Amino acid sequence: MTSAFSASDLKEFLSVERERVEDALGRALAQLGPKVPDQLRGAFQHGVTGGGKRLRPILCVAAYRAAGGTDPAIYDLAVSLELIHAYSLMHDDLPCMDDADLRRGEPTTHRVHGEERTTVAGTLLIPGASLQAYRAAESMGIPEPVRRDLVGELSRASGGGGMVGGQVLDLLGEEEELGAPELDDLHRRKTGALLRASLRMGGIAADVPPEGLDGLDRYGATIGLAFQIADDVLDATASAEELGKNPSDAELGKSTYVSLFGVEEAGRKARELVSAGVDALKAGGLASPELEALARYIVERKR
Ligand code: GRG
Repeated sequence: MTSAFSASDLKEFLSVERERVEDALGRALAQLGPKVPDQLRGAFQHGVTGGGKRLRPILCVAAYRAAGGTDPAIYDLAVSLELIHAYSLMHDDLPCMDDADLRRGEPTTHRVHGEERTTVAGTLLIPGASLQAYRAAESMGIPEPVRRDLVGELSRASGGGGMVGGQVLDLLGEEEELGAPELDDLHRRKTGALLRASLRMGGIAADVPPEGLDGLDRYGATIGLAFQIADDVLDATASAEELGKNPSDAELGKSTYVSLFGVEEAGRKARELVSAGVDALKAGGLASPELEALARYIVERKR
């Protein structure tokens, strides 16, 4: 796949976009913060501002621009996705789930602020994210029915048919050998649904025509799976220092794309999915150098 973005363009693009996302997250926390009890503020802050690639909001903004959107307030809408992502990581690291000590190279939220506060602060982020999406869409002048669609996209992707449902399948599937169709289904929900919603929400906010939304949807679904395959390859091949967390798939006996196909074949599949995603985008009439570069980054990233 060729792209109009060089490696240094991509680095610069990601750094500029991350800064804008961090600013919007700061605004979101300031709005949601006054209603948060003082004892929870530390855990709330730690979970949301603890770094990360900020990929979901960056994809949402890129989709919005690809569909012709120009309002800078899109960042305030896009961070609703990051609030859901932040809560999912806070809860996923808890002792009753992955029991992780390290995330993004730092101690996990419950290791610093305790399990109770992390559980409650994470839970607060769920309605907080919906409110954030609704208010941001309102401030962008997006009509009421479309505002409801946007919150619906976020809720559906986070719920039983999406991220939470995928997490349940993951917990039930530990120590079981899953085949490729079961693994695809699990990851389409657990990781893919929120990534896909990132693209859809960007498109919907820009009032993209149906064929454009279909292109964003198919791009989102394919890069969502490619993202997970890349994650499995990194878990099998990178050190804890490189990853910023302890690799855990082999230790937990999890079925992964690497345990099913091996590192080489898994990598090839991820690259194939990326090309298919970019083709889908073009078929929907949305050639976007930013989204092409992001698709490439998703499989070439080092953490
Ligand atoms: C109560 C069953 C139940 C579920 C609660 C915990 C939870 C909800 C969901 C977990 C979902 C989960 C952990 C999905 C994994 C997503 C993933 C691949 C995370 C890593 O994403 P990156 O690489 O992280 O974008 P950064 O650090 O860059 O933000």
